[in-house]
Amino acid sequence: PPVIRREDYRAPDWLVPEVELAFDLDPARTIVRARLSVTRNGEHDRPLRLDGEELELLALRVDGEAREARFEDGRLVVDLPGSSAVIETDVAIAPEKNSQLMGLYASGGILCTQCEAEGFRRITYFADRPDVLSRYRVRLEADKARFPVLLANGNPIEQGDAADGRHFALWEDPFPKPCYLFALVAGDLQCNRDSFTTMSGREVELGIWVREADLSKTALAMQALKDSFAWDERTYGREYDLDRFNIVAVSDFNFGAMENKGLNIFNTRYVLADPETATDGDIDAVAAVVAHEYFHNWSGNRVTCRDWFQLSLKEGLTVFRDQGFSEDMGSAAVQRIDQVRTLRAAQFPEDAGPLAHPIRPDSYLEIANFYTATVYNKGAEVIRMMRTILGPEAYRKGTDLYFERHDGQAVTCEDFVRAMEDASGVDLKQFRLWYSQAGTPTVQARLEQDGEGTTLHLAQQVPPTPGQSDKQPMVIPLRVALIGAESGREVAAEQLVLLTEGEQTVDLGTVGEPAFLSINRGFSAPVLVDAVRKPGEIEALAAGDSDSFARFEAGQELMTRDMLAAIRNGGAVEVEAIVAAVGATLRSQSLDPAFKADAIALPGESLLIEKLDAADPARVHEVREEVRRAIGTRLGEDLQRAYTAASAADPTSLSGADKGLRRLRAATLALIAAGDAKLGASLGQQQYEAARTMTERQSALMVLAMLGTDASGKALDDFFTRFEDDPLVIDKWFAVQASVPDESNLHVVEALQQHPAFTLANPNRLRALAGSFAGTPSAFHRADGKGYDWLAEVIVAADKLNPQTAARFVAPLGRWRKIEPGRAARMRAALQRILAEPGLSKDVFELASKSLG
Ligand code: B3K
Ligand code: ZN
Repeated sequence: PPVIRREDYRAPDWLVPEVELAFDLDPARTIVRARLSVTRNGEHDRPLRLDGEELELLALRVDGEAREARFEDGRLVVDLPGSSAVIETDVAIAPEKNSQLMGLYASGGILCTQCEAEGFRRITYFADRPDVLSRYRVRLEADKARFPVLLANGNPIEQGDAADGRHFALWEDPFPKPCYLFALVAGDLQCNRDSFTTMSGREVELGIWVREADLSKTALAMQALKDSFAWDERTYGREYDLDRFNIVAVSDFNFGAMENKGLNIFNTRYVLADPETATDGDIDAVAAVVAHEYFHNWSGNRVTCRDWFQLSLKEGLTVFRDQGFSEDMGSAAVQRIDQVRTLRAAQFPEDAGPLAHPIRPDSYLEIANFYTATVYNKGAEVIRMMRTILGPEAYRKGTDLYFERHDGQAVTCEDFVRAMEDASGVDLKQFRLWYSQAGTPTVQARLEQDGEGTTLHLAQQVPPTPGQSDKQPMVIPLRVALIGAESGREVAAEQLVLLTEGEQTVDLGTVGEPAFLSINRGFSAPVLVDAVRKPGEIEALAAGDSDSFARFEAGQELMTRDMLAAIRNGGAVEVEAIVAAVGATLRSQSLDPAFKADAIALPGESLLIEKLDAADPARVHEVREEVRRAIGTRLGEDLQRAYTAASAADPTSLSGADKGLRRLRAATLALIAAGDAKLGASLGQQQYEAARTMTERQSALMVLAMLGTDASGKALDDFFTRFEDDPLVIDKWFAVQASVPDESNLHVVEALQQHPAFTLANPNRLRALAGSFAGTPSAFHRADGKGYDWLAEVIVAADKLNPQTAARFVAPLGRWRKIEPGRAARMRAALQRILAEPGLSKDVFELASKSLG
């Protein structure tokens, strides 16, 4: 397949200012009639070229005259003499045969669309690129009994009955948009209705459309939606612009959700939630995704991307915006820890592996493969760094200027950075390297104290990544403070240090006592910090750094240090420091429970593997378990006291305090079970049986499943029967069992694959099984390689149905560089087997071939 390169960008030859679409909807055969008014863009004599995929062309007319179709490289080519024309096409498509879930497809009796990035070409012939913006008028016609609700972008204009028990609706979207934001929905749906009055006093009708049975699970999403409207007005001065805002939930969806103009389509997973069926984490995720998609109305829709290489323009910015929303709605400190956890778990390995790419990639085979943690989460970190460097006020001036200057346009990352510069007067020339250089920088830090004063020595290295061997020093904003070794107080107040050179020294003045270095506070830069530590320094920071993120971080550094030492030297783990730190955290009277839960959790096995060369995953597991056991036995009483205290959480409350207690309860139960399996099993069983919320029930079930006793089998059966009719909960049933960290768990996974409730066709179900299994290193990395073989087979089978989702499971096999030679060879063999498969999609081909590298 051809490589698409950023440097090859050319403005479109033809623009399409107006589009009229008429859909004769039928799951088996839908007819789409399109009327495009096209105008020549600039002086040239090139024909109009329209993308199309799996379309049956029934008719083509140019200015009303029938025309013979001509195709070149799969595109429909239309020669046009003048500067404008009207192109009409009639095509047929088969939504119910669409298993890729791109374009128009059927999900549980609902017809819906997904067009980003290149799905619109599966609906009709079109210039399927984000820099062609059109005004849409859309007529939907369908059987009235089967599809009583007909929705599209914008505002409803007209509706009525048609012949043969059919009916129609006409929608018009006044805002020009790229076709990736087109959407329609037809189905038997019920609506949770509400309204929001915007800051200029306009009344917006809000609707969340779901199957009737799910209506009771939409209240939390509706609240999040109204909070999002208000937050974006307050924080970014952004007001909503249409009379309607609709959200529709569907069960089959490749991603989390989609920001189609005025008609967001969501994976049910990010809409439906109540405390009995969704955990606190799920509920927070619903709010974050609702906010994210809503915020796209400005960062994505009003101002969109010129080409797909600019994806981080809208995604990095919108993730940063939804993070700000979550920080303001809950505890900012806990949110920040979660954000960094996600970045470390998903983005750092990507940046360190064969699929590393800059947040603005230079080339791709399949754009669907670039909806990555790098583009999204590192992209958000890059926006955050700009805000840190400019300060909040100048940053806000910058976003105001950006939205005003580019409203209605399709622009580039460069345009965003320029708006930031113009609004602030700050030169971001060197900072732009964050857009072009891949790889996670390492910052080395050493504090030097003598009679004269305190000097911080910094150095940075940006590692080579595929296609980028030589790197230049980046601008790295580091929030730094010094903590007195004796007083425990900040002896040098926090300041922002901009590391811009390969090596740099910073004078931190004189402090009256020996000091410890608190660096990259709040995770001000997405880097790895390698600091020279004094004896006792990291322990002291873990016990008392005044920045809560840095305090968490010091604890993680301490745990990582001692576990890595044991993994490397093959001996027993030196657990004293870890046990002391966890004990102090558990006993603290001042720390909040959510923070405690984060602070006592050990870094995951994947994170440890990333830090090793030629890791033996079995050894990593063994060491980590040894530490968990030591904490469980040595701190049994502290854990039980904390567990009992946390059990006081009000199950009906979703306050931060109660959520924090539940989080601590889950974390302590897991450690209790690690120290005393019998006690863990009995507490787990009690908690399971008495559970009033999914948060309590799921954490108990996970502990029981890990212990693998008779009680766990009973609980799993009960869980299945209890929630049989709720697919999102059945996903959890699969995920819990596929996450058991045991070398023999592949058997369980294979049995689950044969379970009648399993299907490769539903992305949530597939992620629950294959994603959970591949995300559990000690089970996935069986020494005999059978875990890899299983995943490879699943990828090949899923690829035949849904390439985009199948490709998401390739990355775990690409981590072979970090694994010991025996397993690494088996991982490579699995990748080779995938590549040998005839008829592989370009999605899977691109990732598997790059992973072999
Ligand atoms: N913009 C969508 C992306 C879906 C595309 C998947 N290939 C979701 C989001 O980031 O809001
Ligand atoms: Zn997004």
